[in-house]
Amino acid sequence: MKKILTYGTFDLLHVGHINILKRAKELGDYLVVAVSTDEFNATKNKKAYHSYEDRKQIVESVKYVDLVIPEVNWEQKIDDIKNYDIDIVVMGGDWAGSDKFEYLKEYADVVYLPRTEGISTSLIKDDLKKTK
Ligand code: C2G
Repeated sequence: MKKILTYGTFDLLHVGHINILKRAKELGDYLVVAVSTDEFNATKNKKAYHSYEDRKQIVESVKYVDLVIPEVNWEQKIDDIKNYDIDIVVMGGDWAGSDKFEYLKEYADVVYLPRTEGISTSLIKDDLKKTK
């Protein structure tokens, strides 16, 4: 069984998120998604609209996803790979070459997939502000 792992905030779930989850699952048989906790997001200066619990429930409902775990810090990834017996870590292209992921190549394959153009959580928020 080939096991895949990806990380993200997955706030205001949109087609860009669905596309990365779909393509990540297509690379194997079992997809683990580490969803950033609200506390971890605060360290990224990100404030999600939906709470971690709600984002977890929403991502768990996506048919490509087999397991959701919390992402609580930058340092947990090697343990995640070992604990869940991960073969491939998948991230969107905006992370390509990042030192936050390249070092994982010692422990698993790391695959960066093209981002879905024209959609992002911040774009949704900006557009909604305009329509007030
Ligand atoms: N994504 C995408 N296309 C978009 C938007 C997002 O492919 N239009 C991908 C991102 O590249 C990422 C995943 O969807 O792989 C989740 O995106 P975010 O929720 O924005 O997560 P991010 O802030 O990148 O957090 O430890 C890593 C972080 O937790 C990643």
